Amino acid sequence: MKFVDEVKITVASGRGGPGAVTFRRESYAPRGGPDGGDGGKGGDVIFKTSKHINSLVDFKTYKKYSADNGQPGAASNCSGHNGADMVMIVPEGTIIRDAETHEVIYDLTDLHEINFLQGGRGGKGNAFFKTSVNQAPEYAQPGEDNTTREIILELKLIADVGIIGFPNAGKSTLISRISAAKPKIADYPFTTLTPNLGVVKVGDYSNFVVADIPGLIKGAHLGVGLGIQFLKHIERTSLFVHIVDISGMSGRDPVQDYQDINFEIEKYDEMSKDKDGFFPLSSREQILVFNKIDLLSADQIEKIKQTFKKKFNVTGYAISGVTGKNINELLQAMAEKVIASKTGDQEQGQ
Ligand SMILES: Nc1nc2c(ncn2[C@@H]2O[C@H](COP(=O)(O)OP(=O)(O)OP(=O)(O)O)[C@@H](O)[C@H]2O)c(=O)[nH]1
Ligand SMILES: [Mg+2]
Repeated sequence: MKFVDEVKITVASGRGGPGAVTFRRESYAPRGGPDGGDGGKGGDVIFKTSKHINSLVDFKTYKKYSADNGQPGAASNCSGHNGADMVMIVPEGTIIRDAETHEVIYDLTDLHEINFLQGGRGGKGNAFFKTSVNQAPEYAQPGEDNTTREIILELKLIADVGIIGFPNAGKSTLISRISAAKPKIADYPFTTLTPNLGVVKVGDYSNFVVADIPGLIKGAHLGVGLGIQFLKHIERTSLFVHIVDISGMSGRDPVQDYQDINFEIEKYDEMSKDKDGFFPLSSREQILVFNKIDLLSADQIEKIKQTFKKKFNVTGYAISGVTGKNINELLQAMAEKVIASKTGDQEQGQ
């Protein structure tokens, strides 16, 4: 399955500034020669890739991105300022397509910077056109026109965080709270039948992608429930958020659920250990989340935390996906771990 993030936008370079038609006017030279300066160059549209962004969500607010026009030339042979470039920072792996033909113009997987549209050249001022036969040209060149292009930016999303847990644990509720994803949420198991991806924004710079996959149950590796095949969608995520419903509402035992999910993950590893690039899911870092705390008293929550600490030596975030309680703390922890794992990747790559 392929998740694609896509935006259609228009980009425009800047027009060149016109050259000026002016003549020197000094008290001793009332009919001075031409001194009109050249217009400035229009700004370019440049694409640069960054490792720190992994979605196109930032391009969904505006439809058009324009570089500045060059400034007109002025008297005394002053050139106009060049227009500022429009620098588009996009995730690595972004593909730029023509909006009409869908033809790939650039693939920014290996390219890290391209000058996509050149700004128009500035026009020459009248000083440039002075010749022996025409000492006082009354004309200057207009600035060169700009270029506009409608394009599609496309990015294959790769999840950074996978949400795992039993059916009904509240995985889809969580992703709908922290991202713009709007999966179906319902009070019965196996509501989610295909993975959902959501882009989470924390602060200005850290976007990351979270995947909500169908729930697992005991025996999933034997095909019980929907099976474990959806785990393949989170094989490349560095972090799991493991959600446990601790409300006891549906007669579930949180300790048993937690163990069952981890057991199924180990089974998945056993079954896939001969595959190329095998990297066991059971070795991935997990953030444990105790969900549905709105249905429990503080004492009950504390007791469950203690049990997990004693039995597995793990601590977790106690949250409510419905009321939003403690979700900010959880998000912060997710963002920090995702950033740390990406920095780790970069260092390994050097
Ligand atoms: N009281 C309460 N209910 C919750 C909370 N989080 C989720 N729920 C409810 O639990 C039910 C299941 O939530 P989902 O988000 O669909 O659970 P899921 O883990 O995605 O379930 P599957 O897609 O079936 O695997 C829904 O009725 C939710 O409203 C919570 O924090 N508190
Ligand atoms: Mg769901």
